Amino acid sequence: MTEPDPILRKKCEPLEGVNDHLRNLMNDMLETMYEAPGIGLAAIQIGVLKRVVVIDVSKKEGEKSPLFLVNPEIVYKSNETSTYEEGCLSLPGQFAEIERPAECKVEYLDFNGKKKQLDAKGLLSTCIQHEIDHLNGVLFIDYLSKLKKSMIIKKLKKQKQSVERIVV
Ligand code: GNR
Ligand code: NI
Repeated sequence: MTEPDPILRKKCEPLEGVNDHLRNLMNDMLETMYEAPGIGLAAIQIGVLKRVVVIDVSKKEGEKSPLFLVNPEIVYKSNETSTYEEGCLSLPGQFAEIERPAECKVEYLDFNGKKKQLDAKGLLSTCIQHEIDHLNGVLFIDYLSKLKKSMIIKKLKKQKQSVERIVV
């Protein structure tokens, strides 16, 4: 799903636990993310309104290190902030510098349904916060000025129109 799409603004539902069905979904999401390519993907981006996220911020050349986060919750955010140029698979071709807490601690269920805590900094911390925003219907453009945000939405609407015209 790409912005503007009302689905992306919905709040996702927590899961009761991790079963094989959910593990299948998480494996599909990981494949979709690697193919995109992206460093994170929330289920809502493929139209599934559940609190599930996959992330892999490892370098292209190195070993893969996928992370599966079910019902992720940020339990700590640092006062110190950092800024990254963010992109989003739901905002194709759009990038902006976004300031967020530099470090965070996230609590979640892992691939096996085990409760875990993870301390994150750098790009991983930014990515976790970006993905948890998706679960709450929030996109990175929501942090920009009204003018910048509306310019991006206008561009995305135009992109969609031109794609649809070719199809018709
Ligand atoms: O692939 C992605 N790159 C990225 C870069 C900086 C900050 C966040 C991200 S996440 C994004 C994939 C995506 O849209 N996940 O929801
Ligand atoms: Ni995104």
